[in-house]
Amino acid sequence: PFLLNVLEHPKFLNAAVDTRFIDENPQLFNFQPSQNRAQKLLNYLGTVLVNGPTTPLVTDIQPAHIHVVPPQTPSDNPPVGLREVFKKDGPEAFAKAVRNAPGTLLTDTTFRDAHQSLLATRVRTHDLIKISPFVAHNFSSLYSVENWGGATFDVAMRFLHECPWERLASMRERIPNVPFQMLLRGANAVGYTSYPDNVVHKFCELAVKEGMDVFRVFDSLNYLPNIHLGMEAAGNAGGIVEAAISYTGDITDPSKTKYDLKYYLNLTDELVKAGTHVLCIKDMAGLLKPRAATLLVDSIRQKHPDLPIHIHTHDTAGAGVASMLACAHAGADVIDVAVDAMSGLTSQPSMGAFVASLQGTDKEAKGIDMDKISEYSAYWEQTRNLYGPFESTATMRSGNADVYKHEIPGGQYTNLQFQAFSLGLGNQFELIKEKYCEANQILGDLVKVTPSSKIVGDLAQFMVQNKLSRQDVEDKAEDLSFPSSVVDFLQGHIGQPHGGFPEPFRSNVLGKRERVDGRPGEDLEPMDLEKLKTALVEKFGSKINDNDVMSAALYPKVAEEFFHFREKYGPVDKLGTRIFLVGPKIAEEFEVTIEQGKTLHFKTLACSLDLNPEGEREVFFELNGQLRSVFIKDES
Ligand code: 3PY
Ligand code: ZN
Repeated sequence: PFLLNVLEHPKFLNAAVDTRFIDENPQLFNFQPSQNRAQKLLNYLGTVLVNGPTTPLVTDIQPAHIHVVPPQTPSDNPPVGLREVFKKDGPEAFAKAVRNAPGTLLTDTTFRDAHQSLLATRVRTHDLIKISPFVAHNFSSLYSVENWGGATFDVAMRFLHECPWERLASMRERIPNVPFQMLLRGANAVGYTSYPDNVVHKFCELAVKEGMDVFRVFDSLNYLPNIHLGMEAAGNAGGIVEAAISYTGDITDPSKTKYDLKYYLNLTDELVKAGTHVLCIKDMAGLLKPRAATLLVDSIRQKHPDLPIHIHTHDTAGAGVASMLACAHAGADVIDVAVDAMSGLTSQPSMGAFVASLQGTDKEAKGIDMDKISEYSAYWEQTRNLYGPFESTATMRSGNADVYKHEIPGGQYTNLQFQAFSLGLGNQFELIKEKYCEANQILGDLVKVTPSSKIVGDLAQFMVQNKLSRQDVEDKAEDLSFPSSVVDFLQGHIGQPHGGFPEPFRSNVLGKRERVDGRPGEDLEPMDLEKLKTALVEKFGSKINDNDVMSAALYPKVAEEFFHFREKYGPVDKLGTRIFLVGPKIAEEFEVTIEQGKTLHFKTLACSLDLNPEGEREVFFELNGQLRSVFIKDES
């Protein structure tokens, strides 16, 4: 274990010791030579060269060997944006400014949902901050840049070995003028389960401190008590509250009665009553066709003339731009788009196509220049080649309108498709989609978005694996051993679905198991974050900060693994993406800027062919002109 020396031990730092403490803790005088960051990076590079990627590659496509240069930006301050209104006059004034803004405002989702949907959330801080100054200078009239939350928090630590909080802070440093927006899963924060209320509150506080502004708050069942908790946490933290209705079904189809227009209007009323600053219609699967879009937005607009309305969709079927045009013309204030090169398919509709389509109408997107969109897109077109290993287009070649039938959300669609293809069964995906529909019906026709979508997906996979029909599942409910997510849902652990749980299916599955009736997090004891901090400082030293504590509160195992990784390998987020993923080529020279003004020059020289008696290979580098080597255990 990592033993703390006297300079790191919390008891010393707090002066809470007597001299016996020294006798009882001889390790206090073990001063391990602290490895510097350069040495840690050499360890990392050596490890990747000897043992392969630390972030498993998902497809056979290799990251391109290119160096992407972002377009030039002036060095002066970027133009003032809507963030100034918010920071000066607060969220209500911000909402008013949004409602009064002429034309259509845009949110750019390129930094979050676009790559969550197309590249398995793998885009790294390195590539985000390279283009950030360009965004600040050329897209200052955006409503927001969506750049945090959803799956990014987990994936940053788990797969990219970088700190999500540092990502947020470094984007903020480079984009001071445009509001930042995140996706908050209500009582689940940025996780998949309910957390104690104090965790959600503290999370939002820290997020605002690092520069977050707009919190899009949703619940995967549209369960109001869960949404309310997220709204309260975001609002108390001083954020802009954007409560979301998750859209499912089809309000223009008279045969679909469960989620009809009245249902959405009621939800809107509730969210307005709860004080949302902005209303979001979150169409996570891309089901909102143009006619439904017009009907829904127009109906809300009539009822709530002063309410800013923000629309989010996915382009899975290919109708995204058409639907968003319908929303804008029906009175929506803000539309989510992704830059062209990161748009389409399960991502958001294209910024360029949407902006061009609005030109010459009274809904024009003011201050957004088509040429700048092209420059921005060119950066992403090239950068995307670095992420070839995570491309969902490895399996997804086109849009698919069968989403209107199965209602699989954008992010999940590519996941399920990839899993099916990797099993090598061509028709497997068709079967999974069919079972997804059946699973949804068995569970009572749910709103499907993280985590409820995963529950439906788990049941669908279970049905495929065990060759079960809907009839089989319902008939044998008492005897089947269901995925735990399905049982949890039926117990009420993620909240209450609209229209109640399916009976007798629920009772048959649960038998005597406990059931939760209200908000699942209500009965959770507050988490002792101070105690958690003490434990983490003891393990990892005094550099553990409140952000780290929150990471560990949300993802205990993932965060601790990340802290160990960081300790061992240093600031790997500063490496270029290809080198981070697959390591440098032999004889390759490259630079890494580990902080402003501190750039390291690396050259990879060789890797020993023979193992030493410890089973290690020696990897040789030149670091700033000096010969260095590291010994790496060969794990193969
Ligand atoms: C998420 O929760 O990550 C989503 O993107 C839901 O749409
Ligand atoms: Zn989305």
